[in-house]
Amino acid sequence: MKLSSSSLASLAVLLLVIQGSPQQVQEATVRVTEKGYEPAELKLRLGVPARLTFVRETDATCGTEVVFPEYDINQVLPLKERVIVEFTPQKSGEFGFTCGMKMLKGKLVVAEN
Ligand SMILES: [Cu+2]
Repeated sequence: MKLSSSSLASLAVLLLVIQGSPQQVQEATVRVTEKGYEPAELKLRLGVPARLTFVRETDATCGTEVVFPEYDINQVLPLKERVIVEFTPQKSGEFGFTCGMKMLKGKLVVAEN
């Protein structure tokens, strides 16, 4: 099969469009304060990469790390630094996240849309 130059040109344009389209990402910011996680509940869409930014604003709690057991994530949260946690929700339902000692509790609510 022989491709005409015009079909090659359309193919090139198509590839550019695919590569140029921004990847869909869902983002949220969670503050760790003296009250715990704010917000403590995050709604996420299934299958869409999630980028969660954690900022620990207090030294008064034990929230020095955040743990997502479902995703095998255990991330240290230095005081007043923005720390990004990324994963893609693979199952719908409710999944907890906690501090290292499970005293602070948050929840992911993953749904299909
Ligand atoms: Cu703790």
